[in-house]
Amino acid sequence: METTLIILKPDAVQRGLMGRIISRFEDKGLQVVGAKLMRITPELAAEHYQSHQGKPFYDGLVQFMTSSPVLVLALRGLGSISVCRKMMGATFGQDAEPGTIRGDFGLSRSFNLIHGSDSPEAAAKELSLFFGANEVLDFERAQAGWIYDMTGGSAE
Ligand code: IDP
Ligand code: MG
Repeated sequence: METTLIILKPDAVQRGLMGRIISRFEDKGLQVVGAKLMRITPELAAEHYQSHQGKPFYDGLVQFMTSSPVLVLALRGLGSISVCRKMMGATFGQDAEPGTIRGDFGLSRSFNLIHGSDSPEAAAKELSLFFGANEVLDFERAQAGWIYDMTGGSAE
């Protein structure tokens, strides 16, 4: 099982879209194993978006991400990193396909509702940045045996 870090950005929280976005992930079968409403500090934003430092949109991005609370989620499932990236859609709302979160809920290039880790390395780093060790939980879901084929002894 893979765990990925998702951030519902300030625009998603302010627009009251948290529930609808989380529902999409739950409907898909992903398990919410961590959740926290928080205000990102400039220091945390700088660490999280380190790879974008120096780009023209960087200052605006940090300003946006620290402007209002976000909801951070840890989502677990088979292939959760790429599954969530596909469900998010292309970076800019205008380009994102209908059916994706960015494609259905936004038009902006910078206010694009959601962040998702883009690799296992990024997920490991980002999960440890946003969650303490005991804030990501291991627990069995009652419906697990109907989300995955467990007849071979592991999730298929
Ligand atoms: P991603 O979020 O789809 O992985 P990245 O290229 O990693 O996209 O960019 C990180 C974030 O920076 C984007 O989600 C978006 O909020 C912002 N961003 C990226 N490119 C631009 C741009 O050209 N203008 C404004 N904001 C941008
Ligand atoms: Mg990215």
